[in-house]
Amino acid sequence: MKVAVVGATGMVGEVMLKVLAERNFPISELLLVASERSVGKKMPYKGEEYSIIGLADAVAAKPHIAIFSAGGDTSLEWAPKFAEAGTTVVDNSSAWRMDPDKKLVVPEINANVLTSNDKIIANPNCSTIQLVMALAPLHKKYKMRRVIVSTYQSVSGTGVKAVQQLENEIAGVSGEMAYPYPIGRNALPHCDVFLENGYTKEEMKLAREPQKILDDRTFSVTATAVRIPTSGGHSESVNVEFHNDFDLNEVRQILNDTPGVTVQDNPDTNTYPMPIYAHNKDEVFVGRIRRDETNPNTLNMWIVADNLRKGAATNAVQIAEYLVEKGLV
Ligand code: A2P
Ligand code: 11C
Repeated sequence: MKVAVVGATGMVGEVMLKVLAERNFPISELLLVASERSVGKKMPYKGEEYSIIGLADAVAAKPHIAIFSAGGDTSLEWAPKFAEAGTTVVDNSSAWRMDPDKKLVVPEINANVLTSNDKIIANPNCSTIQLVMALAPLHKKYKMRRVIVSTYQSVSGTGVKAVQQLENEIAGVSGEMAYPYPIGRNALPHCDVFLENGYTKEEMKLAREPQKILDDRTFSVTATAVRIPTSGGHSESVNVEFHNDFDLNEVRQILNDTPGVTVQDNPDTNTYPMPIYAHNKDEVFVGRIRRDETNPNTLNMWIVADNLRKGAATNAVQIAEYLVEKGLV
């Protein structure tokens, strides 16, 4: 496969290269693409040096697959140009996710919706991916009515500037601010921009994307998204009301049997998921599984995953792998 990684110099782009190499993605030619600022710079892949090229050159090279993580504006402008050239785009930005003509895919859940006609495929938001990975198998069995999620999101989700802000604050040096407030020793109930309804865009991604991925609008999700001073992964406190009752051991069994999900749940040994241990892993970790004693058929759990891996790069690479395996590119 001739593969382009658009946004190769970015935080997610670098993890994409790592994941492509680790999973031995079948690459015959690799195009590393970034902004004009980076053209000509060198980046390594599997021990070889590659020169960064610009978007126009990458479109002209007609790759089979282009994995984008270069921001929504770049995707809006350039993904259609790649698609016209015959390239299948897997896009990690929020640009196309809710477009009714584009598929929004978590491979373990709905890869089967993909066809060779899908030329722009959307990768869901990081906090959505880890949420639906745990919800999908439970929804299948017990049917969800309503989900209440509060997130505790890593600064790596914002980008390099935010990671640097936290490091500067820890080191006690001044520098550029990615957030309107300090993030060290703080919690900001503010991920992405505020919308007219008083929610943030991140909260609305959590409300809408799960319905599209599960192809079901009969359940609802309400979210509060919070940025905290961690860097290895996002955490989520999740309350799920089902139509049907459940058995807690069966819930643990279902989650444990779900590919890509690992249960870490034993109060006796202080076993529960945490972002520093989810860092650099592809699995979605679930723990603190317990009954909500205040409401019938309702479950509480805690979900953690590396937002740059399963939340972004790994999920996008898995989509690309599926396309190759099924001969859709
Ligand atoms: P560059 O490094 O040349 O700016 P992050 O999300 O970590 O900020 O990374 C964004 C990625 O998207 C980087 O690789 C960045 O390249 C790339 N990028 C940003 N704007 C553009 C653009 N207009 N055209 C192509 N790539 C872009
Ligand atoms: C965050 N979820 O952690 C964001 C990062 O819609 O793809 C990714 C933004 C997006 O703030």
